[in-house]
Amino acid sequence: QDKGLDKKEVQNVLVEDARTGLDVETLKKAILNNLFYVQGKYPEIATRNDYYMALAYTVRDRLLQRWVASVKQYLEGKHRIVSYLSAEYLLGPHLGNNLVNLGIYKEAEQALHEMGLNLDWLIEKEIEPGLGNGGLGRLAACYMDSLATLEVPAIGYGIRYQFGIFEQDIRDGWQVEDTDNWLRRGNPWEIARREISYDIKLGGYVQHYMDRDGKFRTIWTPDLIVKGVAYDTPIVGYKVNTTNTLRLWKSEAPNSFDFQSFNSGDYSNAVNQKIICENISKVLYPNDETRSGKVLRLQQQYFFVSCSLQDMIGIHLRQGERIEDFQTTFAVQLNDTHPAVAIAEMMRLLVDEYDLEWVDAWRVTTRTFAYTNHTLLPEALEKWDMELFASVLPRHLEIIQEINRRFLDEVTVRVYGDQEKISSLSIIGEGPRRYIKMANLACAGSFAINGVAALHTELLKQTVLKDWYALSPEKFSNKTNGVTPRRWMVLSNPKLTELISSKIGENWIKHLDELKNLEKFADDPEFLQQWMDVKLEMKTQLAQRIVNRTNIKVDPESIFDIQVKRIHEYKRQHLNILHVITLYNRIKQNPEAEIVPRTFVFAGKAAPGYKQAKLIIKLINSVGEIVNKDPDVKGRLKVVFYPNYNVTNAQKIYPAADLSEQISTAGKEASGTGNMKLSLNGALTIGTLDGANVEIRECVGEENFFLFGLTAEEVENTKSDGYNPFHFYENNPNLKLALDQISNGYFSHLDDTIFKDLINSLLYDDQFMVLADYQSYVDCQDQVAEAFKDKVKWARMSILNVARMGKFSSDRSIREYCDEIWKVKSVPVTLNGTSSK
Ligand code: GLS
Repeated sequence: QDKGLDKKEVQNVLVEDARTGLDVETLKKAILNNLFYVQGKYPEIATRNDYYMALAYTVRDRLLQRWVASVKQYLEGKHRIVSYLSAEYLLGPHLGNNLVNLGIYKEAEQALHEMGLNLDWLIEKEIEPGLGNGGLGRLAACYMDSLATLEVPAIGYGIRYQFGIFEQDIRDGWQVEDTDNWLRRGNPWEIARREISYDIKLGGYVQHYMDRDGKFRTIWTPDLIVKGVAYDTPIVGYKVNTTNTLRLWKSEAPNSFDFQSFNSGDYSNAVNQKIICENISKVLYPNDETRSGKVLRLQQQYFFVSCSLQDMIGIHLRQGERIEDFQTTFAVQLNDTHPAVAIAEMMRLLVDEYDLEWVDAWRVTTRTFAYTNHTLLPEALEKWDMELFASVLPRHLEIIQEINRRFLDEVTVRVYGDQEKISSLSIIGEGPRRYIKMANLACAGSFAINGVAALHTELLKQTVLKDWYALSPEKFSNKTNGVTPRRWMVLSNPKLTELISSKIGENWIKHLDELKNLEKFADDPEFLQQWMDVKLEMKTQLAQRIVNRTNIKVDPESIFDIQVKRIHEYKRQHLNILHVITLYNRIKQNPEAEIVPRTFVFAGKAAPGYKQAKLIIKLINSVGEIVNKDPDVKGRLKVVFYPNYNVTNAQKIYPAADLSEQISTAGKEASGTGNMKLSLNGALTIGTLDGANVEIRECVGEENFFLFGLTAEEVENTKSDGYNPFHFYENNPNLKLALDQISNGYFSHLDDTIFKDLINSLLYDDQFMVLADYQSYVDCQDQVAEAFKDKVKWARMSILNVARMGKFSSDRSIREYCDEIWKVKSVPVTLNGTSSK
């Protein structure tokens, strides 16, 4: 029919359709189209990776349409934008997640099926961007998903590391690290915005002078300038049009050749500069909860923060706003202290570059930033040696000193000269060497400070930030972490998702509280059976992966007892292994003893420089080697170390868990988020009263939670009373036996030296109270085994557990941040007249 469109318009409509249509036929055409015109291949010669790329570009087209609509809509009105500054984003693979959020997973599956392809194969081709270490980086990724899903205008800023978190391999039981070359096959999910770039100064010296108008001026002459180039990744919300931006900065040389050097024949010097500049975004520091104190790390932090602030100021000014009103356009969240140098950089930009008076600049700054603390561990609180800091950021040192001077002036009166309080609040630490306390800089420059679980926030107020709390209690609040149910249920556990939706509809995916409607099915025999069937199927699939990857055969009917997270002494993987040894000894002492079969699955990376953590990995593998093949065990116990724990592997492991190990020393785990994901996937938790475990237990009910161990308060009291771990060793024969076996080489081919450091640290120091909690843990594990014997009762507990996990959606966390800290509202994005799929 002639609808009166001219030729050009008709063409537009057709182009639009091919690149935006969501139906199976259009998707098929688009995939083939991209195979031709992006990959330059035709079906007969296309590889699986070619098809992955063709599908990825097909999905990307659909994202771009929503992205453009979002940007347009944000710029047309005046909306406050959330800016999330994070040195880490542990995104996980994009393809599956984007299909879920666009609501076209089934359609894509069908389209590929009709083309003789399989979606799972293509999904497995994607190399995940591992731009984070663990919980902190993954939280940032969940928050990006929730911000978009809640239709909140937001930009995530970070670093486009060329090499992300290392790949872990296990050789002879030891961790071996390999570089993560995640970009080796290209990255279809990002768009390089070469036109968006900023110059970043580093090092050099500062001069002050008075200009003709009598105004003090500052000139910072750097010894290096690097260029930050924007790489954007669209982040689409679940079944909404809102598509926000994750903008990651790549460092480059301002011009890749120093022609002067080149012309004079110094080729290596010319290339040198390029290398130095590119180094800044080259690699992610693989430390979780430890600081590294290296120059390059400070350069990374400053680099991404400065690019991001310059970018935000540009956006703000282009809207015709005054620089003094910056905080009306952006609410900037500091994800831990890694980006805290932003406070000094904001002051520098406002005072040195935009000519604001100090007090005006400080007003803008302190209305802009909010700070989230993610840990109480003292070794994670960032401190920079002042000389090192000055060598990288000479101007910022002056600014920090000025911030501190004014701040301490004010504080002195408030605390009535109390020297101890003044030095605890000071941003600059005194000692043989002076240093800068980044947490104090963050507190001084922010209007809000939050912890990440109720207990963590309370402990912050009582310990590390005590004096800050006394000074400004109104700044403090708690924002308990959450996880996105889109990636961690819909994508990773489609069978459970379908079962749940068959009973209560699909609303829970966006309103996780609605899971509570499952409670009424907890006694329905058919539902219980279906619930058990799904779990068994997930366990069978994981068993297959385990045998493929490690050659260890495990029994899907056994308890899948799972501890997956970074390896850290405070997380106490070694407590878990002491339990394994204890069960093993029971069998050896009485081969006929009744033992409920268990598969212990461990996974997690150790920081390459963290010796004890690497030793724990070796111990797990050594114990596994003996236990797994001892004929007396008769396969009733299996110990698996699943290598290279990352988002991809986590998605396969969580759905198969029966028991979730959350056994950190109370008071040490700020929140934990693996605890939430495992529980949401139907695992019951064995845990201490630590981090968000406390709130999980409150929600799921104490009868559905296996609690053991000292409380945070008891830990502190035990320590101040003079804790003697050796006493526990001497007085507990089972514990003594297990530790003796480790020391005397029972698990290490009679080598009695390997685990010496680990054992000595447990016997004579035991900072993390492993020995003090041992018996309580073993007793609690016995209750777990007893409970698991009644499969139906266990399934009932599992259902109730899931039904009561609604609070732990990152949507809830983000809503709290929006309402209580950022004061931002949602801005629904319309496309073809509607705002959602
Ligand atoms: C961490 C904490 O250790 C975790 O408990 C917390 O869940 C996470 C996100 O808030 O942040 N802090 C850190 O430095 N790494 C983490 O994973």
